[in-house]
This record gives sequence, structure tokens and C-alpha cells, in this order.
Amino acid sequence: MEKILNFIDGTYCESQSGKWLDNYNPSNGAVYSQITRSNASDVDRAYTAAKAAFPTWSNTTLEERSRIMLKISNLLEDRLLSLAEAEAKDNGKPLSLALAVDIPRAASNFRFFANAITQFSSESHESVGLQTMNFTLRQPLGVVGCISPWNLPLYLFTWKIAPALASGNTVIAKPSEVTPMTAYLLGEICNEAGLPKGVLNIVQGTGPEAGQAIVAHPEVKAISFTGGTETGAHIARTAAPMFKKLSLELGGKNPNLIFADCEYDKMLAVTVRSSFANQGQICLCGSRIFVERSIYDKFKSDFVVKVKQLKVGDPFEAKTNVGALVSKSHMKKVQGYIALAQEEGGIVLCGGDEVKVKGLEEGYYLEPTVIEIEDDQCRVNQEEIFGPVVTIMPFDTETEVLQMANSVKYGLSATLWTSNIDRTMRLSKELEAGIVWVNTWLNRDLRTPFGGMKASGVGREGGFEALRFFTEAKNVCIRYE
Ligand code: TXE
Repeated sequence: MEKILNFIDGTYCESQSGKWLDNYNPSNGAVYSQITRSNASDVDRAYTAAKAAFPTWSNTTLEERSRIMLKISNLLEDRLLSLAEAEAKDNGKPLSLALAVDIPRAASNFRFFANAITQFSSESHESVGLQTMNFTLRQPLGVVGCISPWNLPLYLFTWKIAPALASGNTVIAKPSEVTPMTAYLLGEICNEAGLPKGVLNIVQGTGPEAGQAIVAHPEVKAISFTGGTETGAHIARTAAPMFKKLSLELGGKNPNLIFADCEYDKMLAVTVRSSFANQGQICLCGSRIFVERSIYDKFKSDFVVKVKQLKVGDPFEAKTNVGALVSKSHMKKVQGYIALAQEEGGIVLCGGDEVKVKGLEEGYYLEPTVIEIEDDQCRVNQEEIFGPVVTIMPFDTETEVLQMANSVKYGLSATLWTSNIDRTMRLSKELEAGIVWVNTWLNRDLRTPFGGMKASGVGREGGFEALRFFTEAKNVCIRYE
């Protein structure tokens, strides 16, 4: 059986624990590989390698860092098919999605930050009349930790690593133990691209063991984390007494506000995607759909027709729109919410059941599910489900829908469908979300700030924000005669 190893100091190695975790293929429920189960002593080894690599890497010219990172980007593109296949097998997502989104975006992450670092600059402030000049040094932090989740495995892993490396840090990174494969494959790509050993160290294992050891390591200067809100709170509690820099990208329960004056057909097509892309397992999916009452009945029937047309099945089939959920336990969690919705008085308009795919009966497949609700405060409309489940309900006024949109603990993204520019401006300012999409969804320019408000996290990634996060600003003040 295939073994997924750590990548420390440029070399693949087993954990010192000698223990292994099973890695499942969600499409058929079978164990297909084993993951080395790392602990604090492996994190220590990774730290030693990263610390030794730091002086050279942080003094490597920007041109050279950029050149190596562009090479990694090119190699990711060269291996598009094999990496996309690995991602689909490990995660259960449709291969078509991994080919179109996950792997190209991982390559873009490296390319973007390879270029961004050559344009990153700092300020100077001349204190005129006082013969004083200030300038700001932007220095790398040292050894930093990057911890990523299972929903967009290589995409989010590289989204953190690329800016950390570009700005001169050395890294200890941990992918999710649920989807470790593509991070494992990244090691050999880094070696082939000539990334010096120890600059990127990849530790495999569980969150509470390997992840916790990275966060708790006193010399790891910053943690960039994407994952669940509870885990984020735990990380913040661990890191706070050591005053580590933290960037936390956590859960979401994103509203979709649909007004009668929108471009209807475009809205309908995009809303199907924003509801069920990646089996609804994207923190940016629009899981609460609010529709203006005058078009509510039409939307409800058109939407249900389209959702029923989505093909649930084998991630490797070209016609599949919805693949397998990432794990059995996650599927059980999502099913629990579908049952809860009915207890709370919700009406399941379509979906709700497990799907048995021929030849893959042990896979984790669920029908895309649309639930009509009456009370926006019900739990299925308040708590993050993170699966192929959306709620819909009508609204009468802009004030009412704004109030409902904002009355959840999360604040990651919001999508607005309208052709009214005044309303666009009013709501964009009032919506409690780090990202507001108007007449579009998941439209990403990597220069823009990315992150959430409230329980969706702290800090912003993307563009220069990420380079600022991974550097320390130092003011140098020179008095001259
Ligand atoms: O995530 P975890 P889980 C949400 C979603 C999901 C819920 C739980 O609602 O159902 O979170 O998912 C590592 N110290 N999102 O339990 O545990 C872990 O190994 C350090 C939203 O799978 O947060 C993995 O690498 N690290 C989300 C990463 O944290 C720890 C994407 C994320 O896992 C750790 C995923 C610890 N103590 C889930 N415990 C999004 N924002 O996109 C775990 N980890």
C-alpha cells in the first residue's frame, strides 16, 4: 500500500512514532494509502531544518526566490493531470473540478507570489524640517507554520506556503490528515525546482498531535490556518500567550440575496454552482438563499428543477457534477443537519438522501438538498453544515433581508443579485462579510484581500496583505546633521 511520508530537510521520511493512519478514498470508502503519524518530535526535526535554512533563504535575492517559485508553478502545471487525479481520489471531488480549479489555482498561487514579491515595497517618511528620515524594513519572521484543511487541499496549502516562502520565511506545513496526498507530492516538485532543503518542511499527521505541536512550538513565529471555527479558537488560545502572529480563515454561512430586478437566468445558473460546487464544501458557498417574494415561487421551482439535474456520481466520470463527500464522519454530520431541518419544521424540496453509486456502494454520496424554511433563526440556517445543503426563504424588504443576512455568527462572504446600483452600494457597505460579490460568485483576483469578519476569522490573506502578514515591519529612524 502506498505510504505518505513527511518531507523534512528535502528528504522523505517516516515519523519517529513509527505509527500510521489510514487514508480513505471517499468515492468507494476503501483505505488506499497510509499516512505517517507525526508527533512533536517530528515537528522539532522540521523546525531544526527550517531554522538552519532560514539565514540563506532570507538572504536569497528576490529574483532567485521568484525564479524557483516560478519553476514550482510550471512543474505543477506540467503535472496537471496526475495531480488532479490524486486530488479527486483523495478528496472525492469531481476530476473535472480538480483539473479546472484546484491544480491550476495551486500553480497560480506560486506564480502570483513569485511575481508579487518583486513588486513589494515599503514606505519612507521624511520628518521635514527635523533632519530625520524614517524608512520601514519589511523583514521575514523566521520559521512559520501553515495548516490547511481538506476541502481544497493543494489549493489552500499553496495559498499559505507561497507568500510565506516569497517573503523569505522558512516553513513547517501540515495538510489535513483527511487529504494528505497532493501536499506529499509537492515535496518532490520542490526538490526538482531547486528549492533549497529545509526551506519547506511538510509534516503529516493529525490536528491534535502534529498540528498542535506546530502551533505550540515556542519558536514558530506565526500561524496561518484555514479550517473550522472551533479549531481556530483553540489555536488562538494556544498561540496567544506566545504572542504569535495569527491569520485565521474559518467557517462561513454565507447569504445569497436575490432581488427581483436581477438578471434572472445568470443568477439561477450561478446560484446552482454557488450552492453545490465541491459538494458544498467550500467556505465561500452560498448556503442561505433569500429571494424577494415577487419571484420566490418561480425561483423555487426553477431552482429545484436545475438541482435535480445535477449528476451525483463517480468523481472520475466526466458527466459527474457532484462527487463524494470527504469522509464518512463528515457525511454523517451533514445528514444529521438534514434530519434536524425536518425536526425544526423545514421542508425538503429536493434531495436529502444518500446515493448508492453502482460499483461504488461504500462511497460517501449525498443528493444535493434544498430546504425551505420559515424562520431564519433555525439551526440549519445558523450553523455551518459545509455540505450539499442549502436553505431558501422569501423576503419582502431590503431592510429585512439585510437584517437576516447579518444575523449569524459568521461573516465570510455574501452574494448580491440586483441591477440597482444604489442598492448595491448600500448593501455592500452594510453586509457583515469580508467579501461581497455582486452579480457573480467565486470571482477571485489574487491581489484582493481575502478573509472574514466575526467567527469567520481574523486577518486577511491575498496580495500584499499576505506578504505583510509574513513580514515584520521595522521602523528605522535616522537623524542626520
Ligand atoms: O476541520 P479542522 P475539520 C469547517 C466545516 C467542517 C468543520 C470541521 O464546518 O465541518 O470545520 O472540519 C488541523 N491544532 N471547515 O474537523 O479540524 C487539521 O489537522 C492545529 C471549514 O476537518 O479545523 C487540519 O489540517 N491544527 C473550513 C486543519 O486543522 C489542528 C475548511 C483543519 O481541520 C488542530 C474545513 C489543532 N488542535 C472545515 N486540530 C474552511 N474555512 O474552509 C485540527 N487541526
